[in-house]
Amino acid sequence: MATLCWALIFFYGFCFSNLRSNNGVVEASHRIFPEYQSLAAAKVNQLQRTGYHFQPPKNWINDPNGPMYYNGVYHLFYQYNPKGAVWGNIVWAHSISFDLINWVPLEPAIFPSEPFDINGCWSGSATILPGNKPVILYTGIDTQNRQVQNIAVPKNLSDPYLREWVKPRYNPLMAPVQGVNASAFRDPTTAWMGKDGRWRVLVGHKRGSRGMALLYRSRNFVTWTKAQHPLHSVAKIGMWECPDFFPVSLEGEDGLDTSRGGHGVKHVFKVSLDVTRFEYYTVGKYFPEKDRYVPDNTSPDNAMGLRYDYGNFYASKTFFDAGKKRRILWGWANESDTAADDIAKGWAGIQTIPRKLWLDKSGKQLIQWPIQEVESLRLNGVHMSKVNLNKGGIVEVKGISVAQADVEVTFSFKNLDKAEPFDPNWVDPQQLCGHKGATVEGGVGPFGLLTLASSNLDEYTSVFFRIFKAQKKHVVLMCSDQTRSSLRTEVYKPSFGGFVDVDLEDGVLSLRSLIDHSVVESFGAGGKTCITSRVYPLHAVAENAHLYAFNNGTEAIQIVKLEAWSMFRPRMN
Ligand code: DQQ
Repeated sequence: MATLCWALIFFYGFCFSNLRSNNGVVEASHRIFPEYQSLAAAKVNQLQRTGYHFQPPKNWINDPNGPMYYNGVYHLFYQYNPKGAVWGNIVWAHSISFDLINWVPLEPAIFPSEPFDINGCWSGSATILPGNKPVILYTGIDTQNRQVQNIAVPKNLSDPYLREWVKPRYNPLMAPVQGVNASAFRDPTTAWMGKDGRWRVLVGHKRGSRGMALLYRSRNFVTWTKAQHPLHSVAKIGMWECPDFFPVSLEGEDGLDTSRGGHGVKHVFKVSLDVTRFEYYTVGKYFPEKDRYVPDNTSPDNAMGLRYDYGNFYASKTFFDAGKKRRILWGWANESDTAADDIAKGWAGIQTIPRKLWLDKSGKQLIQWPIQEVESLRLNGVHMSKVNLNKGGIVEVKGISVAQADVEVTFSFKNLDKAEPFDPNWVDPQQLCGHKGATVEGGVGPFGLLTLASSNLDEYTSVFFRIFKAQKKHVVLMCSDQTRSSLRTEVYKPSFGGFVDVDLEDGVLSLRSLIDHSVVESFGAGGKTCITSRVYPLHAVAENAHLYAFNNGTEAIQIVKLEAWSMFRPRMN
């Protein structure tokens, strides 16, 4: 068979061995994509490629799919075009890792092969069933171009990497019937089991312009019945893609299995908004008897809601890492240059650094922090402390490779008397960041970092805070400003922003930025507000990139402590 495959690859460019067993399953055809096999040899422009973010050697990637931890191995599947650097021909690419940092690419796990997915294998999630049996639920685009939900199971559970996946004949599990719009029915979640022994799963949907998370129930994971009511829905918000629903503990940072409920637990519900291409989440209460979810009144349940990330971050998905008892978040950061650039580069899209996520002590929001394993990539480091930055002050961080770096800094200020007044009409932080950039003088702030900066400062991506005085409290704004990130005019250069709900009593604010050539992933106030920017400097590249800390506010700021490390390039292929 192997010889025949190689002969086929030689003559036709692919091998398609459609093996079928007679035990009721259709085996996922073992299609070898020659492009995928020859990735190492690909000649692509490496200038803006990331060094330690997850990225295959070439081609388009989008949503992280079905991440899971199984028998000591982390699996990452993701939407992948084996044939080019734009969206299309989507398969589930598959990589495995022992530390979420170094990755081994495998052949695609799921790809179009059957009537129920012949036109596409779109996003979905993994669930580990009793008996330690992983399964994947994913959206297939069927022969009639309808979105349907399918199941795939490992062909051989004794393969430690679960390389091959098979698609049972009883697919699809869920079809768009009973008035469900067949082009707005996708992205099944990880399933959870209720006390009644029934499995539940959500599917993203819209009815008219009402975003919905349809609920399906099953006793055997084969026959699924649509519940009369969605778990949750919101009017006038458009299609809900990639819903995610999981429990968080009221105490501590440990994650919980998706089926956990009961005392001491709250739930998080996240959706990706197809219309605006950003996500929001609410923290709330799940009523299992009624299968209803009610967001807390501290979580706005609309497009102005809390976001995991206020920048370039979409189609995210969490999973429970049973090995380290934590919940981990993956998100996709698209390019923000042009499609023509992507084709020229030969690649598009990265996954952000996996983040551990847990409920803040206030119970009102989540905290996110890069998984601890990323620190194993830190090479030589530099350290600064007690550096004063008066108005207009700027200090360079030297001695490391700042184009691929991890920077942690704590700023302090003596008092907040000089804070600018806050106008209550400023409800959109991104708009506010657009008005009040890093060069616009303030009272307390702007202060922060100029990352990927050129030596004459005609290019930089600034990540900074600005503190305002509102009627009853102070308001902290965090911005990741791409407007001056590149001299190139044709790339998308917004100034992203989010408010930071932080206690300023200690007079300090911290910032961590993971800088990686074309990405700056930042965590404000210990992970309360996160912003990812994709940037494409012309000059501030590789050894020509610089890193500075700055203050453009009238209140003097001190760098209490700054630590920065060059980052090692882990194994990706
Ligand atoms: N991407 C997938 C869909 C999903 C969208 C297709 C979100 O399943 O809704 O590649 O980015």
